[in-house]
Amino acid sequence: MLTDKQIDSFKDDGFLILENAIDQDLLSSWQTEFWYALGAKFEDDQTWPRDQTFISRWRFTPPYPNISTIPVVQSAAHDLGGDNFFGGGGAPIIKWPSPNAEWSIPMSSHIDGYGGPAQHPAGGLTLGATMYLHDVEEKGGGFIYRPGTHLNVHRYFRQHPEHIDGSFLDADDWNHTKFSHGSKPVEFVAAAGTVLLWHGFLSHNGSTNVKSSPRIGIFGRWHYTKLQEMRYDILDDLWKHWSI
Ligand SMILES: O=C(O)CCC(=O)C(=O)O
Ligand SMILES: [Fe+2]
Repeated sequence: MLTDKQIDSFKDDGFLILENAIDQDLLSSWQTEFWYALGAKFEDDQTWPRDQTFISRWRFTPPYPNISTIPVVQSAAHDLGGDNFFGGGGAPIIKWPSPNAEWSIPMSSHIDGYGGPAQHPAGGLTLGATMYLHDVEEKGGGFIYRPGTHLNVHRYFRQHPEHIDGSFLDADDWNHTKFSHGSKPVEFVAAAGTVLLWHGFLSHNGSTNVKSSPRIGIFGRWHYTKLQEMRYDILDDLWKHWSI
């Protein structure tokens, strides 16, 4: 069960960190399965398939085929959205090491669920989850998120309700700073198995990996069960179809 403090901070900041969310045995078997599928070895950089950065339609062996089925994550998502959220997996994203590249925090950011890499139903994304298969240190290709930006996005959609379908991307004056304005980016530096839950409106981005260990990002995304009705029905209250 999430505590009231966790729920309050999620509402204010748009994210929540669940440490050690995945059982060590399950984490090891996910690592083994993933590297077997790549036909490569984590320890041997000569074997890394560096042209493979994204694995579509990925699932681990049941009964835990994706991040949303991990008991701690499933329970947290249920505390947040009850039966109004439908969850699933996302494509793993690999950031292979580029030790000679320049590292800087990305200036741009985006929200998922509007075309692009995530391909989730426009405006119906409620919650995302990110975890790593191996520990990620600073500048190691971490997921970059911007606390509080879910509230900027909500404010924007209150002013431009017709844009919830994703048409904000086509508006003449739109650029990512409308959503990220005033925010400070945070690098998700974490041990393998720590899960970052993020609000579907939270601005975020990937980053370059200048360290020596591959960043294997495992993602999950939830959307509204009654997508057509619920996605527009947030104008007065962002939390209307949540349980919190
Ligand atoms: O790989 C990452 O850390 C971020 C990827 C991302 O934002 C996305 O696929 O939508
Ligand atoms: Fe994204």
